[in-house]
Amino acid sequence: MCWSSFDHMVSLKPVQEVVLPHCGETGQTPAQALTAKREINMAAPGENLKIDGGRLWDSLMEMAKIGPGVAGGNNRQTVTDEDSEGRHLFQSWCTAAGMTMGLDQMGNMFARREGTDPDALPVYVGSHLDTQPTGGKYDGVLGVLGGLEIARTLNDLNIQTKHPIVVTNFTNEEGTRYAPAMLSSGVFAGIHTQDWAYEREDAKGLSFGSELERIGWKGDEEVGARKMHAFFELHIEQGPILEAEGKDIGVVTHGQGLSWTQVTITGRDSHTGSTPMPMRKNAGLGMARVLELVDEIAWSHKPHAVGAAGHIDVYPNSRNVIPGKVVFTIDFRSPELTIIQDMDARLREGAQKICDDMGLEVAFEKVGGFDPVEFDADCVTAVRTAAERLGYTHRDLISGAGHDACWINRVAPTAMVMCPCVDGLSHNEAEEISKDWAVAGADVLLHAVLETAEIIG
Ligand code: HGY
Ligand code: MN
Ligand code: MN
Repeated sequence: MCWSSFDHMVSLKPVQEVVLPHCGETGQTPAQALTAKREINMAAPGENLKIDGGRLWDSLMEMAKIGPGVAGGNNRQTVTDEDSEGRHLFQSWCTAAGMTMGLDQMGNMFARREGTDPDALPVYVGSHLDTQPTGGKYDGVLGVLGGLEIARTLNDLNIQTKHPIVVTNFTNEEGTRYAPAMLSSGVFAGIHTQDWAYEREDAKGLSFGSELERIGWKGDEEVGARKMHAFFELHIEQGPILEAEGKDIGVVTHGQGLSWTQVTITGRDSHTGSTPMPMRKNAGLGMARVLELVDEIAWSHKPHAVGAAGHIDVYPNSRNVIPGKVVFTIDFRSPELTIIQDMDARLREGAQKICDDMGLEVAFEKVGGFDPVEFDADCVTAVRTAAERLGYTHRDLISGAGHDACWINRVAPTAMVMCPCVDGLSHNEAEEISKDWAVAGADVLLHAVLETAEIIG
């Protein structure tokens, strides 16, 4: 990876403030005058190159109006009409910033700001605009709009880079309407086939491919044909560490691994009143005992492993019918693959015994997951030196959540920048960050991207 240094980077004040002395006054050519002006302005390289925090914050609040939740957050689920509306807004902003938009067959959006070398592989920067059903305003969105803010800032300062910069929105990162999470970055990285992704069905039986087509965001580009010089993703931490330690920036060195196992337990529907206890085949009770086991398994690998079930469907879900069937998904995570494998194995063995003892049937299906991720050392260093150069406090971090960067790391040098979030809360409408945290994250993203895209002038 050839990395430019910031040494050649001049720290320009916004162009409108740079008033050049007229040649008549100094007898210099405009270029000499500019160089002289730059020398006067030369602070520590890049020290004062920052994004426009007010504009970033306004854009976040504008996007948050699309697909509002019921408690101040967002419900802008993937390939819904709300998702489409958010895409149109993002596209309009990119067009206004002079960028050209590419769209691939998974609906991934690529807004390109030209570099001086059209043949140089672009530096990609982005995340996702889709949200959980009770999501926050910043999960994913901060990374996409932080990337847009980089383009806007470079336009303001009339700064050119050697490598083009491409701001990216990956479709269906959340995996809530259509499992698995990070579906489209997974197709981009060659993890899933596009056909398999198109066949994913939501709770109403609508396929991902048909819904992507219906909202009009299925592009022509082959997924994954684009090659990247590097990829950076800015994201809220979605955990408590940075806020608790008073750190501005998380330098993400790794991402913990994830395993989603869908469990189906089958008993027998029967009357909750007239069925004697010994005759019951209560799938709901079986699930309850399995969930207790999941908690026990995760605790056995404390402090880092985690486990729970977020998706639970009970059938027939009637107040006076003993559930004859339950379908639920166990989400195990750990920074260590062997621990994830141990947890999965103990789940299957333990759940099988619970169900055998209760006369219930049980089936398991792996519906998502990825191994722990180590991000690219050079990209991680670019993030860390950017935070140091800008004077932001920082610490290395393992990401607890999955991100598109976890898959893109398979096909390009990748790293992440994280900012704190209030009480570490996310996937909750009360998700909150401060404007300062958003700005610090975007400033570091700007410098890390410029470090790899190479400023030409
Ligand atoms: O599941 C995750 O970690 C991410 O929020 N999709
Ligand atoms: Mn996210
Ligand atoms: Mn999320």
